[in-house]
Amino acid sequence: MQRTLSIVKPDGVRKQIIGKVVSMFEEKGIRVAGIKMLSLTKDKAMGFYRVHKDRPFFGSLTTFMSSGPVVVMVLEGEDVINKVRTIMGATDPKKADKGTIRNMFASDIEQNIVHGSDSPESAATEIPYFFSEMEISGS
Ligand code: 3AN
Repeated sequence: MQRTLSIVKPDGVRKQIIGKVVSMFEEKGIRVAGIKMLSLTKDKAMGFYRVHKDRPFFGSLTTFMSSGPVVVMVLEGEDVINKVRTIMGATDPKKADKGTIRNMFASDIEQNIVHGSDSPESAATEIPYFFSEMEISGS
C-alpha cells in the first residue's frame, strides 16, 4: 500500500470543484486517508516548491499557491502515486489526455488545479509537510 500527497490548488477551490476532484480519485478506488483545507503563506508555498526555486516560474507559482485556500489530501492505494498522476493528466492542460482533471478543468500550465507527488521520495517529504501521523487514518 502506497501513499501520496495531493492538493486541490487555489484555482480548484475558486472553481468549486473540490468534490469533483476528490470523486475522480475515489471512483478509481483510491482512499482518502487525510484531508483538510488551509491557506498557504508565501513562505510555506516557497518551502513546498523549494525544488523549483531556480525555475523562472517560482515567484508566480508561489504567489498563486498562496492566493487562496487549498485542500491538502493524503491518498492511499496500490500504486497510488502513478494512478493519481494519470488521473491528473500532464502538467500542461493542453497536453493532458481527455478525461483527466487538468484536461477537464485547468486553464494553464501554472494554474492547473491539482498537485500529486511525483515519486515515493517526494511523497515521503510532502506528506509530513502538511500532516502529522494523528491526522492520517491508515486502512
Ligand atoms: P507537476 O505538478 O505536473 O508534477 P511540476 O512538478 O513540474 O509539475 O511543476 C510543479 C508546478 O509548477 C506545476 N503543477 C505548475 O503549477 C507549475 N509549473 C510547472 N511548469 C511550469 C511552467 N513552465 N510555467 C509555469 N508554471 C509551471
